[in-house]
Amino acid sequence: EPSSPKAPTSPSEKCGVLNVTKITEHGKKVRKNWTSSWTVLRGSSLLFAKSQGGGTSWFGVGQSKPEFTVDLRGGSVEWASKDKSSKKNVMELKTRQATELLIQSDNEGIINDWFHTLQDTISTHAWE
Ligand code: I3S
Repeated sequence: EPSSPKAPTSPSEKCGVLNVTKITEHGKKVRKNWTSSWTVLRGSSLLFAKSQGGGTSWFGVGQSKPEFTVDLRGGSVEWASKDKSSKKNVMELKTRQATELLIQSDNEGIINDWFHTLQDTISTHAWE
């Protein structure tokens, strides 16, 4: 007997290159510094590492050093309003620690994918 279809679940691991900047750290406004970051979702943690070797190259991934990690539990994600950035495809991630990040990709498919994955991850871990 074929097994019944399972409801889609958000991946616990996802990675890729995204453009990222903090705009607020622990409630304090900080200066934007857009950086191309190797971004890794692992459970409810989102880790950013400096992207080496440029762009989407896999070379050097092992050597990337993690820059910072955010805890998605209790956070929120929404599409950024126009006044947050002149760039397209920008989402705003707010953490419970009052750190705010802008996350962007010129590729609409990639950013939509991340948006939904982050939303799913946040709801999955909502009660932890
Ligand atoms: O929100 P802002 O201040 O217009 O952000 C822009 C600036 O941070 C700018 O750098 P400096 O003003 O520090 O030199 C950046 O180069 C831009 O990328 C920022 O704006 P966008 O619209 O790209 O997020």
